[in-house]
Amino acid sequence: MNTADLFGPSALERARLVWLHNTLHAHAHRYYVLDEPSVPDAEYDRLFHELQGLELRYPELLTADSPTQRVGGRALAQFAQVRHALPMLSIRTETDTQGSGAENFDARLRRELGLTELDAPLDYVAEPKFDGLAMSLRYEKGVLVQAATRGDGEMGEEVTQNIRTIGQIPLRLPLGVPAVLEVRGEVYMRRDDFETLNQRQREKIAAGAKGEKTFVNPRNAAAGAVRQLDPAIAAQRPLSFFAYGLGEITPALKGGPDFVTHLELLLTLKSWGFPVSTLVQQAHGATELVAFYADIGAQRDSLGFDIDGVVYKVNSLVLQRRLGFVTREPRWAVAHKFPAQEMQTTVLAIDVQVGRTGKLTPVAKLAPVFVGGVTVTNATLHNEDEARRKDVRVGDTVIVRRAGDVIPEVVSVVFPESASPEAPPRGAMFTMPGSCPVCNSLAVREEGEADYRCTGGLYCRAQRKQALLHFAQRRAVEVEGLGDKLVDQLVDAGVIHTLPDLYRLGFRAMAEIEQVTTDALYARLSDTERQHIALEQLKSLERMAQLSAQNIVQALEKSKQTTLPRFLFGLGIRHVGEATAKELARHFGKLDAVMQASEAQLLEVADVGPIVAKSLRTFFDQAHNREVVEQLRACGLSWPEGDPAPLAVQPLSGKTLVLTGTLPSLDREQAKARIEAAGGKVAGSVSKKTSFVVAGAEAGSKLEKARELGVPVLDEAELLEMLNGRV
Ligand code: D41
Repeated sequence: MNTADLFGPSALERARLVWLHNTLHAHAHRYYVLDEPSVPDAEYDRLFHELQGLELRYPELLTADSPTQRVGGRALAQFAQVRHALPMLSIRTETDTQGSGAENFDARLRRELGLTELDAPLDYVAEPKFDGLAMSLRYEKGVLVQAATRGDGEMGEEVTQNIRTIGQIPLRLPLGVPAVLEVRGEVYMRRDDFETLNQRQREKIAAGAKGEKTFVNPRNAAAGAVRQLDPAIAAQRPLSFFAYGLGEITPALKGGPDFVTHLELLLTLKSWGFPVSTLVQQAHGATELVAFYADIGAQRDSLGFDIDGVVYKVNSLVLQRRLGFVTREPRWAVAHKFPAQEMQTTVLAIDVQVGRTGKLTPVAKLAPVFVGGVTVTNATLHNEDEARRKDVRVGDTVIVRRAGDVIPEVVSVVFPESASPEAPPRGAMFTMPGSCPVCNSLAVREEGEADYRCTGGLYCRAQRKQALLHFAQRRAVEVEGLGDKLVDQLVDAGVIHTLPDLYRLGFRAMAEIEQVTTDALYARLSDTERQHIALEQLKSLERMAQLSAQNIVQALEKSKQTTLPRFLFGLGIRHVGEATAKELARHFGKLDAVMQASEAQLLEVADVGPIVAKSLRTFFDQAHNREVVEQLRACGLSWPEGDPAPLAVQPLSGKTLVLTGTLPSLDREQAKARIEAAGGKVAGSVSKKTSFVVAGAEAGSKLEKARELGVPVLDEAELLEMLNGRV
């Protein structure tokens, strides 16, 4: 004990305690009641532990209303309270994000079981730890009768109506299941569903809808959906489920399914129709647990959903019983966490970045922070509206989220209640500059668009740089070694003005001296002479070694043999991605045919809709773009050309589709046009003859009718797949 402790808490410590109480209560309210957390979990945990530390040191400070005395989520008043037949346990967490987290767990269990080094490795099941909310599903005589949140583990909220809307949860189980069966698992929202939901919310807000908000992360969106009072709204929030355990089961295992391991339990749940994660694995001993942690950690970003760690469970149910519990935590399981995907940091500045197509993106420059396994110093604010809606300002403390392959983003400002009282007044609200920060050209925001764009085109150095990087990337024409540093140097030094200059390095300076055009100069020189000039030009750049210069010259030569799809994609025509470029190349066979195609002809291509067709026409109608293509060809870029191969069979011929609700990107007319172009028909009402119903947001009775009649329902993504002839 510290000598100071004998005298009790100081005034400063008392004040800190009051502040911690208030702050943690406020955070907990926003987290549990509003589903709108104000700080990252990691920050909440830090403050919570600080309070626990104070209370441990000065027991006289511990009061019944302390935030530390409330375990888990408090049940909400709006929903009926239900007592869990068997308490829902919580799970011990191991925050050490090294392999030692798994090793410690294994060593502890071996000690508790009295095993020595001579005994065999323990048998485990390793599961991903879904970042959602725990749910208990009660089935009586095979029928779902109740779904309840975990609450405090003893009492939860009855949310059966909302849970019934989750397609993955069986409402009825096969014959022969135990008369009473409680299945426990995690309700979560997939990342794509989360993005779609937030996009829809943003559109509603933009359209002036009151009381709508966006969600900070998939978990909060899932929690919000589960606790949505209106089941019709809950039904529009696509949720998923994953089963990981059991509650009450009667008759007990005897006479019922006789599993003796956790793995058998999971397989049985699967056979009854519950989703069980395919990532679950059996593991022997600490080594395999460590390997699982690393393996799942490596996959984390590419999974379709958030996980915050993995869970290890002793496989043998006999051993589980022997190990038992400490308070509410089983000794036989542990959650091994990954680095947090949300952290807080401060905004040092808000810059505006210029993209390849001139799009201006506000980017928050941050004090470096470790999020989701990497150090982040930049986070996107998407566009002006988003930056203003979130009201992010220089100096603010913000939550940064990095999950999946997406760019880190600022999700929200840490609300002022938790800001220190000495905090200086906030900076000014963000406004988009009226002109491009790089080239000073006018920045415009077109009607109905969220983004401002620089109107400088290739006059804008930022756009030029991005265009070059896009052209030279691996998926396009691929010039190995041409990274952003070199592009910066080449453009800033005036060596490259246009795309073809990439293949005429050093020619601008020389043409100027000789008073000829670069085209004329190029035509006059031999390949060896051209490469020599390029090499000298590269070597004249700062920090450019002889060898790297040679490598670049070689990479440029190599890139000249390309393919039509790579070349088309590399041109950076708006809305023409890799897939579209491939379709264009397949359909037309030759570049000239693509360049000359009318909008109507372009619309015949599988991947091409009105927006893409227009964009292609606009691009090739501009003389300077056609000139770029000609010059690149003159520089020796070539690719095999083929014969046109329009689609033989139309993917939707003979099919009748019905549209309902609002689709995320196509409007009604566009969807109709695309379906008809693919040989399909669009009808106004659903009948047995309907082939498919395409449903978007706020789909109503037509969707219900489709379900009644068993007509397959597609979302927009699936429709697009079909239009492309991929299904
Ligand atoms: O994926 C999860 N979030 C997950 C949660 C999981 N894979 N397994 C879990 N296992 C348990 C025990 C060991 C108690 C059956 C859990 C949870 N519990 C849990 N989730 C929330 C509180 C407890």
